[in-house]
Amino acid sequence: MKKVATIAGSDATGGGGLEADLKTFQEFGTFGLAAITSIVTLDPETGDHHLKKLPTEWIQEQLASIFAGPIDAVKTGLLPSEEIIHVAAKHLPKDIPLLVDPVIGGKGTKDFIQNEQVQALQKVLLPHALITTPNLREAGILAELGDLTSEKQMQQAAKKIALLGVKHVVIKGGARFDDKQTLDLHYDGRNFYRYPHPVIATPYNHGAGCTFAAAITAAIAKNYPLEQAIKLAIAFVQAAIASGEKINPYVGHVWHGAYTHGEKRLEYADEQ
Ligand code: PXL
Repeated sequence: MKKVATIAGSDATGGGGLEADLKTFQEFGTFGLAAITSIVTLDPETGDHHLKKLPTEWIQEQLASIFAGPIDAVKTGLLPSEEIIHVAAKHLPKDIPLLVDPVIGGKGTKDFIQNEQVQALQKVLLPHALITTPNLREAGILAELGDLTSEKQMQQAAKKIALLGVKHVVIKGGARFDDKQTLDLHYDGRNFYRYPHPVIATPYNHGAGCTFAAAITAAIAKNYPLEQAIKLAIAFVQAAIASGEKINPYVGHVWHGAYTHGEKRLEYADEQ
Protein backbone atom coordinates (compact mmCIF):
# COMPACT_ATOMS: atom_id res chain seq x y z
CA MET A 1 0.00 0.00 0.00
CA LYS A 2 1.22 3.51 -0.75
CA LYS A 3 2.16 5.66 2.28
CA VAL A 4 1.36 9.37 2.19
CA ALA A 5 2.43 11.86 4.86
CA THR A 6 1.18 15.30 5.79
CA ILE A 7 2.97 17.96 7.80
CA ALA A 8 0.18 20.35 8.69
CA GLY A 9 -1.93 22.08 11.28
CA SER A 10 -4.86 20.40 12.99
CA ASP A 11 -8.24 21.95 12.18
CA ALA A 12 -10.11 20.87 15.31
CA THR A 13 -13.46 21.18 13.51
CA GLY A 14 -12.32 18.61 10.97
CA GLY A 15 -12.83 20.30 7.60
CA GLY A 16 -9.35 21.46 6.63
CA GLY A 17 -5.83 20.91 7.89
CA LEU A 18 -4.46 17.48 8.61
CA GLU A 19 -7.93 16.10 9.30
CA ALA A 20 -8.80 16.81 5.66
CA ASP A 21 -5.50 15.30 4.55
CA LEU A 22 -5.85 12.04 6.45
CA LYS A 23 -9.50 11.57 5.46
CA THR A 24 -8.60 12.19 1.82
CA PHE A 25 -5.57 9.87 1.89
CA GLN A 26 -7.85 7.14 3.27
CA GLU A 27 -10.44 7.68 0.52
CA PHE A 28 -7.67 7.19 -2.04
CA GLY A 29 -6.82 3.80 -0.57
CA THR A 30 -3.47 5.00 0.74
CA PHE A 31 -2.02 4.84 4.26
CA GLY A 32 -1.86 8.31 5.89
CA LEU A 33 0.77 9.53 8.37
CA ALA A 34 0.80 12.96 10.00
CA ALA A 35 3.01 15.43 11.85
CA ILE A 36 1.05 18.20 13.63
CA THR A 37 2.66 21.65 13.44
CA SER A 38 -0.08 23.61 15.17
CA ILE A 39 -3.66 23.50 16.34
CA VAL A 40 -6.42 25.75 15.03
CA THR A 41 -9.41 26.06 17.36
CA LEU A 42 -12.76 27.80 17.02
CA ASP A 43 -14.21 29.91 19.83
CA PRO A 44 -17.86 28.73 20.13
CA GLU A 45 -18.91 32.14 21.51
CA THR A 46 -17.52 34.27 18.68
CA GLY A 47 -16.58 31.97 15.82
CA ASP A 48 -13.01 33.35 15.94
CA HIS A 49 -10.18 31.00 15.08
CA HIS A 50 -7.10 30.70 17.31
CA LEU A 51 -3.75 29.26 16.36
CA LYS A 52 -1.44 27.44 18.77
CA LYS A 53 2.01 26.44 17.53
CA LEU A 54 3.65 23.24 18.74
CA PRO A 55 7.24 23.27 20.03
CA THR A 56 9.74 22.67 17.23
CA GLU A 57 11.31 19.65 19.00
CA TRP A 58 7.91 17.94 19.03
CA ILE A 59 7.59 18.51 15.28
CA GLN A 60 11.12 17.23 14.72
CA GLU A 61 10.32 14.00 16.59
CA GLN A 62 7.14 13.49 14.60
CA LEU A 63 9.07 13.96 11.34
CA ALA A 64 11.66 11.43 12.47
CA SER A 65 8.80 9.01 13.24
CA ILE A 66 7.20 9.49 9.82
CA PHE A 67 10.44 9.04 7.91
CA ALA A 68 11.51 5.97 9.90
CA GLY A 69 10.05 3.99 6.99
CA PRO A 70 9.54 4.52 3.25
CA ILE A 71 7.00 7.18 2.20
CA ASP A 72 5.62 7.58 -1.33
CA ALA A 73 4.58 11.25 -1.28
CA VAL A 74 4.49 14.14 1.21
CA LYS A 75 2.26 17.18 1.55
CA THR A 76 2.84 20.25 3.67
CA GLY A 77 0.01 22.46 4.91
CA LEU A 78 0.09 25.10 7.63
CA LEU A 79 3.69 25.78 8.72
CA PRO A 80 3.18 28.73 11.05
CA SER A 81 6.77 29.87 11.81
CA GLU A 82 10.06 30.26 9.98
CA GLU A 83 11.62 27.79 12.40
CA ILE A 84 8.98 25.18 11.59
CA ILE A 85 9.49 25.73 7.84
CA HIS A 86 13.25 25.24 8.30
CA VAL A 87 12.75 22.07 10.37
CA ALA A 88 10.34 20.65 7.77
CA ALA A 89 12.75 21.43 4.92
CA LYS A 90 15.68 19.88 6.82
CA HIS A 91 13.91 16.61 7.65
CA LEU A 92 12.12 16.03 4.36
CA PRO A 93 13.88 13.37 2.32
CA LYS A 94 14.75 15.02 -1.01
CA ASP A 95 13.87 11.98 -3.14
CA ILE A 96 10.15 11.86 -2.25
CA PRO A 97 7.58 13.84 -4.29
CA LEU A 98 6.71 16.92 -2.23
CA LEU A 99 3.54 18.96 -2.61
CA VAL A 100 3.60 22.32 -0.82
CA ASP A 101 0.14 23.72 -0.13
CA PRO A 102 1.14 27.25 0.89
CA VAL A 103 -1.54 27.84 3.53
CA ILE A 104 -1.62 31.51 4.41
CA GLY A 105 -5.15 31.91 5.74
CA GLY A 106 -8.35 29.90 5.97
CA LYS A 107 -11.86 30.87 4.97
CA GLY A 108 -13.20 33.15 7.67
CA THR A 109 -9.90 33.16 9.58
CA LYS A 110 -7.24 35.81 10.05
CA ASP A 111 -4.02 35.07 8.20
CA PHE A 112 -2.11 32.33 9.95
CA ILE A 113 1.26 33.38 8.56
CA GLN A 114 2.91 36.71 7.80
CA ASN A 115 5.54 38.05 5.46
CA GLU A 116 8.56 36.36 7.12
CA GLN A 117 6.98 32.92 6.84
CA VAL A 118 5.98 33.58 3.22
CA GLN A 119 9.63 34.41 2.49
CA ALA A 120 10.76 31.19 4.15
CA LEU A 121 8.29 29.21 2.02
CA GLN A 122 9.68 30.93 -1.09
CA LYS A 123 13.36 30.40 -0.22
CA VAL A 124 13.52 27.24 1.86
CA LEU A 125 10.66 24.95 0.89
CA LEU A 126 9.42 25.72 -2.62
CA PRO A 127 12.81 25.02 -4.27
CA HIS A 128 12.44 21.36 -3.13
CA ALA A 129 8.80 20.98 -4.13
CA LEU A 130 7.48 19.03 -7.10
CA ILE A 131 4.11 20.78 -6.95
CA THR A 132 2.59 23.77 -5.19
CA THR A 133 -1.14 24.47 -4.99
CA PRO A 134 -1.78 28.09 -3.97
CA ASN A 135 -5.28 29.52 -4.18
CA LEU A 136 -5.74 32.77 -6.05
CA ARG A 137 -4.88 34.92 -3.06
CA GLU A 138 -1.89 32.82 -2.00
CA ALA A 139 -0.60 32.84 -5.59
CA GLY A 140 -0.77 36.65 -5.65
CA ILE A 141 1.14 36.84 -2.37
CA LEU A 142 3.80 34.24 -3.30
CA ALA A 143 4.35 35.90 -6.68
CA GLU A 144 4.36 39.35 -5.05
CA LEU A 145 1.77 40.55 -7.56
CA GLY A 146 -1.08 41.43 -5.18
CA ASP A 147 -4.66 40.51 -6.07
CA LEU A 148 -5.02 38.44 -9.23
CA THR A 149 -8.10 39.40 -11.20
CA SER A 150 -7.68 37.73 -14.59
CA GLU A 151 -6.38 34.55 -16.20
CA LYS A 152 -3.46 36.54 -17.61
CA GLN A 153 -2.47 37.54 -14.08
CA MET A 154 -2.82 33.91 -12.93
CA GLN A 155 -0.35 32.99 -15.69
CA GLN A 156 2.09 35.71 -14.62
CA ALA A 157 1.88 34.56 -11.01
CA ALA A 158 2.43 30.91 -11.97
CA LYS A 159 5.54 31.86 -13.96
CA LYS A 160 6.98 33.88 -11.06
CA ILE A 161 6.28 31.10 -8.56
CA ALA A 162 7.94 28.54 -10.87
CA LEU A 163 11.10 30.68 -10.80
CA LEU A 164 11.40 29.82 -7.08
CA GLY A 165 12.32 26.28 -8.17
CA VAL A 166 9.05 24.36 -7.86
CA LYS A 167 8.40 22.27 -11.00
CA HIS A 168 4.61 22.47 -11.20
CA VAL A 169 2.37 25.32 -10.09
CA VAL A 170 -1.35 24.58 -9.82
CA ILE A 171 -3.38 27.69 -8.98
CA LYS A 172 -6.81 26.98 -7.49
CA GLY A 173 -9.18 29.49 -9.04
CA GLY A 174 -12.01 29.27 -6.51
CA ALA A 175 -14.96 31.60 -6.91
CA ARG A 176 -13.06 34.86 -6.49
CA PHE A 177 -13.45 36.37 -9.93
CA ASP A 178 -16.43 34.51 -11.26
CA ASP A 179 -19.06 32.89 -9.09
CA LYS A 180 -20.36 30.57 -11.85
CA GLN A 181 -17.29 29.21 -13.57
CA THR A 182 -13.83 28.68 -12.11
CA LEU A 183 -10.45 27.79 -13.52
CA ASP A 184 -7.64 25.75 -12.04
CA LEU A 185 -4.44 26.51 -13.92
CA HIS A 186 -1.39 24.24 -14.13
CA TYR A 187 2.00 25.54 -15.28
CA ASP A 188 4.84 23.05 -15.74
CA GLY A 189 7.58 25.59 -16.44
CA ARG A 190 6.78 25.57 -20.18
CA ASN A 191 3.09 25.23 -20.88
CA PHE A 192 -0.23 26.11 -19.27
CA TYR A 193 -2.97 23.55 -18.83
CA ARG A 194 -6.49 24.84 -18.13
CA TYR A 195 -9.04 23.03 -15.98
CA PRO A 196 -12.27 25.05 -16.13
CA HIS A 197 -15.22 23.76 -14.12
CA PRO A 198 -18.48 25.09 -12.67
CA VAL A 199 -18.57 26.63 -9.18
CA ILE A 200 -20.88 24.67 -6.88
CA ALA A 201 -22.99 27.24 -5.03
CA THR A 202 -22.86 26.38 -1.32
CA PRO A 203 -21.54 28.15 1.77
CA TYR A 204 -20.36 24.77 3.13
CA ASN A 205 -16.99 24.55 1.41
CA HIS A 206 -14.45 24.96 4.21
CA GLY A 207 -11.56 22.55 3.65
CA ALA A 208 -11.84 22.46 -0.16
CA GLY A 209 -8.29 23.74 -0.73
CA CYS A 210 -6.61 21.30 1.67
CA THR A 211 -8.66 18.44 0.25
CA PHE A 212 -7.67 19.29 -3.35
CA ALA A 213 -3.98 19.35 -2.42
CA ALA A 214 -4.26 16.13 -0.39
CA ALA A 215 -6.04 14.39 -3.30
CA ILE A 216 -3.25 15.33 -5.72
CA THR A 217 -0.63 14.11 -3.22
CA ALA A 218 -2.34 10.73 -2.79
CA ALA A 219 -2.80 10.36 -6.56
CA ILE A 220 0.90 11.14 -7.14
CA ALA A 221 1.81 8.49 -4.53
CA LYS A 222 -0.27 6.07 -6.61
CA ASN A 223 1.70 7.03 -9.74
CA TYR A 224 -1.09 8.87 -11.55
CA PRO A 225 0.32 11.18 -14.23
CA LEU A 226 -0.10 14.75 -12.96
CA GLU A 227 -2.82 15.64 -15.49
CA GLN A 228 -4.91 12.65 -14.32
CA ALA A 229 -4.16 13.48 -10.67
CA ILE A 230 -5.45 17.04 -11.12
CA LYS A 231 -8.61 15.88 -12.93
CA LEU A 232 -9.31 13.30 -10.25
CA ALA A 233 -8.66 15.84 -7.45
CA ILE A 234 -11.12 18.29 -9.07
CA ALA A 235 -13.82 15.60 -9.30
CA PHE A 236 -13.09 14.49 -5.72
CA VAL A 237 -13.42 18.06 -4.36
CA GLN A 238 -16.53 18.80 -6.42
CA ALA A 239 -18.23 15.75 -4.90
CA ALA A 240 -17.00 16.80 -1.43
CA ILE A 241 -18.39 20.34 -1.88
CA ALA A 242 -21.71 19.04 -3.24
CA SER A 243 -22.06 16.99 -0.02
CA GLY A 244 -20.93 19.86 2.26
CA GLU A 245 -22.34 19.85 5.79
CA LYS A 246 -23.02 22.63 8.28
CA ILE A 247 -20.83 21.74 11.27
CA ASN A 248 -21.49 24.59 13.71
CA PRO A 249 -23.18 28.02 13.66
CA TYR A 250 -20.16 29.55 11.91
CA VAL A 251 -18.92 27.12 9.33
CA GLY A 252 -19.81 24.22 7.04
CA HIS A 253 -17.28 21.75 5.67
CA VAL A 254 -16.77 19.70 2.55
CA TRP A 255 -17.39 15.99 3.10
CA HIS A 256 -14.24 14.12 2.17
CA GLY A 257 -16.09 10.81 1.84
CA ALA A 258 -18.47 11.91 -0.91
CA TYR A 259 -16.54 10.81 -4.03
CA THR A 260 -16.12 7.23 -2.86
CA HIS A 261 -19.17 6.73 -0.66
CA GLY A 262 -21.68 9.32 -1.89
CA GLU A 263 -24.09 7.01 -3.65
CA LYS A 264 -23.77 4.22 -1.14
CA ARG A 265 -24.17 6.53 1.84
CA LEU A 266 -26.74 5.33 4.36
CA GLU A 267 -28.81 8.50 4.70
CA TYR A 268 -31.42 6.53 6.62
CA ALA A 269 -28.87 5.58 9.31
CA ASP A 270 -27.87 9.28 9.57
CA GLU A 271 -31.42 10.22 10.50
CA GLN A 272 -31.63 7.91 13.55
O1 PXL B 1 -8.04 25.56 4.87
C1 PXL B 1 -6.88 26.12 5.37
C2 PXL B 1 -6.45 25.52 6.66
C3 PXL B 1 -5.28 24.80 6.71
N1 PXL B 1 -4.82 24.26 7.85
C4 PXL B 1 -5.50 24.39 9.00
C5 PXL B 1 -6.72 25.07 9.04
C6 PXL B 1 -7.21 25.66 7.84
C7 PXL B 1 -8.46 26.40 7.86
O2 PXL B 1 -9.10 26.62 8.86
O3 PXL B 1 -7.41 25.17 10.19
C8 PXL B 1 -4.96 23.79 10.23
